[in-house]
Amino acid sequence: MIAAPRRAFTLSLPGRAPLTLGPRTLLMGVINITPDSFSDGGDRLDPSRALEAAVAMQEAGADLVDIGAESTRPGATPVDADEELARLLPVLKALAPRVSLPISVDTYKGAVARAAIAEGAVVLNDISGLRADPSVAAVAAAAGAPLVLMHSRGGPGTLHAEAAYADVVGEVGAELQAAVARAVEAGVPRGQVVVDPGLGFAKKAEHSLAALAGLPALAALGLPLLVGPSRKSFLAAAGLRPASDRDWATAAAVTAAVLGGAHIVRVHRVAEMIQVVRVADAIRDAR
Ligand code: HH2
Repeated sequence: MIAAPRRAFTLSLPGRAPLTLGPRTLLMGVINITPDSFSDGGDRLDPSRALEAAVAMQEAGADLVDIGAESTRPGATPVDADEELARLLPVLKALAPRVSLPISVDTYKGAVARAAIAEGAVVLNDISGLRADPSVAAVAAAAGAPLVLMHSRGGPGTLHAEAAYADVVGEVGAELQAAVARAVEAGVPRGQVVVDPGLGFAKKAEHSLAALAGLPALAALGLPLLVGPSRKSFLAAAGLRPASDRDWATAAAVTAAVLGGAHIVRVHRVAEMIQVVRVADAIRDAR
């Protein structure tokens, strides 16, 4: 079996040890503090529940936690920066002193990113790839924080309309390249950027599957790759299940991502997926 090569990278984190990417796959645990996320909405709105979830992920072996205060599933109600911060800041205040893992914040708004960094977040994860609010890049640059740029098109209301591709891997790669150029223009060092094909975003199931299968081609961007297949509806194409019952399907997609060259996988179930990632890494190493 051929696993795609995986270059090593080092990401600097503000005020703490750098993250090494490449020798093994890193796990990013998802904590959604929203009432409406598609798989875990409403579970962790309360800061003490979010803290409990983060500590459990840390004990299970996560490398990062990613906190999101606005659901980005198609059709979700958009929230303004004030509402997003009202959810996020109490959780960051609870987590930052008690969780030793680097905290990433999933936001596409500069004001939210700035406040999150001030409360201890050290990574920014922008699902709009800087299309929604380019000031997210300036916040990352000023903080010295790595910036994840995810591929998407349109906004929550138009995601499906935008899901038309002649060559999904080529177009995702070109649009990510443009996002990286926007980040570098705004002062983010290229070496601090991570790219993500955005499975399920402005993509029909066939596009997400093709993007996952085409992951090795995205390595040509010369940047670390993050992949988020966890519980997404494209997995249902291979067997209809509700989102909370897609962990076995997620395991298959995580394995494909690791063999395809992903440096970081973003998952809801850390304790289970760490086993998947360790075995997939061992298969990579056995080549
Ligand atoms: N997927 C979701 C949210 N943020 N960020 C990155 N970098 N990559 C992803 O694939 C990604 C992401 C959607 O999943 P989830 O957070 O579980 O759902 P919701 O947006 O409904 O909160």
